[in-house]
Amino acid sequence: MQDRIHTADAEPGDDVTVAGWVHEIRDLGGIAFLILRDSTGKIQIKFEKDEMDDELVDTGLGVSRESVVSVSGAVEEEPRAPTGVEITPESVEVVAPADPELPLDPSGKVDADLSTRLDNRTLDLRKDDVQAVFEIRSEILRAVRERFREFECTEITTPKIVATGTEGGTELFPITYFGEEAFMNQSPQLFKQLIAGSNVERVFEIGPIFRAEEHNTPRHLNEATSIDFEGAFCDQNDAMDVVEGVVKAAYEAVSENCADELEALGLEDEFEVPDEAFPRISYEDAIERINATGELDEQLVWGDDLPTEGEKALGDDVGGHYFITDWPSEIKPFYIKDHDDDDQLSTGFDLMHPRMELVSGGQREHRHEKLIEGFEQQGLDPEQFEYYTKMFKYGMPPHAGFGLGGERLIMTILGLDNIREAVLFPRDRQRLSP
Ligand code: ATP
Ligand code: AMO
Repeated sequence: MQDRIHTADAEPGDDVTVAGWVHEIRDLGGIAFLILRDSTGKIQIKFEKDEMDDELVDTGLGVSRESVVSVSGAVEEEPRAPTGVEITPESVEVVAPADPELPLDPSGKVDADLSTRLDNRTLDLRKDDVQAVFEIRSEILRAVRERFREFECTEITTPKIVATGTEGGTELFPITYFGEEAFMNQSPQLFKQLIAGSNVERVFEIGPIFRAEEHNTPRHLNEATSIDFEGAFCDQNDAMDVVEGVVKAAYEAVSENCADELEALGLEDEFEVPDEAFPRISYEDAIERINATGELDEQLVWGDDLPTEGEKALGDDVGGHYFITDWPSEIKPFYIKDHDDDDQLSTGFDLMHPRMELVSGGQREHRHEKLIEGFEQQGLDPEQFEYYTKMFKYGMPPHAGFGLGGERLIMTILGLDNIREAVLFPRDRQRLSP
C-alpha cells in the first residue's frame, strides 16, 4: 500500500491515507467516531453525519470492530481527540472485514484467560500491553547481541537435531532421523565448546533448546530460547563478568529505549536497572544462609541440591540478583571442571534472580583424560560422544561459558507471572499448536 502512512505520522494540514484495525466506534448521534489503530498508535476518524455522503458514513460506521479499513482524508488539529488530531474522511475502504463474534476483546475491556489468549495470539497481540512485551523482547535480544559483540564474540548457530543429549537423559525429545534415533537438542553445550576450542575463541548463540520436562510450572517451557556464551582462555569468574554485563545491558536497553512500552505495562515508575555488582555467594555459604532463615522444614546439608523454597528464602534475604558459586562436583554435569586443589568442589555457578534461576555456567574440563573420567562417573558412554571428546586431544584451551534462559530473563525484567507470556507460541505439556 504505497501511500499508506502510520497513524503516528499524521500531521495537521496533511492529506493522508492510514490503514489499520477498527478499535472502536463511538456514535454520539449527529457525530460519530471511528478509532483506527495500527502498530504506532490510534487516530480518531470523524463522521459528521449531516455533512457527509451517506454511503461514506454507512461504510465507516457499519464496519465491525477489528475489521481492517483504509481511510483517506485531511488531518486536522482537534484538542478533544485522544491524540490531539483527527481525520475527516473523504473515502473509507473495508479491506478485510472481521466476524463480529470475536474470541477475545483486543480493546482489553474484557479479560481473557491465558489459554484463550494463546489460542488467539493475533488478536491478543493487538493489545498495547501484550505488544509491549514483544517489542521489549526484541529490544532485549538486540541489546544482548550488541553486548556480546563488545565482548568480541562471534555469533554462531548450531544443530538442533542431534545424536546425543547432554543435560540429563530423561528430558530428551526423541525423533526419527532417516530411520535412526535422534533427539531435539537440549543445549548447544558441546558444539559451543568445540568452536571455543578453535581460533574463533569466543562465541555466542541465541537459539531454541528443547526440554521434555514433564512438569507444568509458570517458569518452564518445553521449547525455550537459550542465550549461550563460550570463551577460550576464560575461567568461571570471566564468564560471570560476561553474564553480569549481558543482564545489565538488557535492563539498560529497556530503560533507555522502551519508555512507551513500559508505560503500556504500567511499569514506568517502578522500573529499575540493577546498578550494584551481583554478589558471588559460595554454595557452602548459601546453604548456611538458607538454613539460618528457618524457612525450610529440614536443614540442608553439603551435597543437597537447593530446593525452590530454599532459593526463594535466599532470594528474599539477598534482595537482588546473585551468583551461587563453587557447587559440589557431584551435582554439576561432566563438562564442568573441578577446582584444581579439591575434586569435590566444582567451578560451576548459577545466576539467580530472587524469583528463579536464570543462568548455569562454569569453567569446562578441557583435559582429555579427565573429561573421559567425568563421562564414566556420570554413567554416560564416552564412545557415543567421540565426535566431541576427540577434539580435546588436539589442543583444547581452558574455557568457560554459560547458558541464560531468554524467556526467564524477559519474565523477571518485566515481572510477568507466567513464562508463557514471554513467548509468542509457547510449547508446554498441553500445547502443540498454534
Ligand atoms: P448530538 O446532537 O447527538 O449531541 P452533535 O452533532 O450535536 O450530536 P456535538 O454536540 O458536537 O455533537 O458533540 C457531541 C459530543 O462529542 C460532545 O461531548 C463533544 O464534546 C464531543 N465532540 C465533538 N466533536 C468532537 C471531536 N472532534 N473530537 C472529540 N470529541 C468531540
Ligand atoms: P541449564 O540446563 O541450567 O544449563 O540451562 C540454562 C538456563 O536455561 C534456562 N532453562 C529453561 N527455561 C525455560 N524452560 C526450561 N525448560 C528451561 N531449561 C533451562 C534456565 C537455565 O538457567 N549447558 C548448560 C549451560 C552452560 O553451562 O553453558 C545448560 O543448559 O534459565
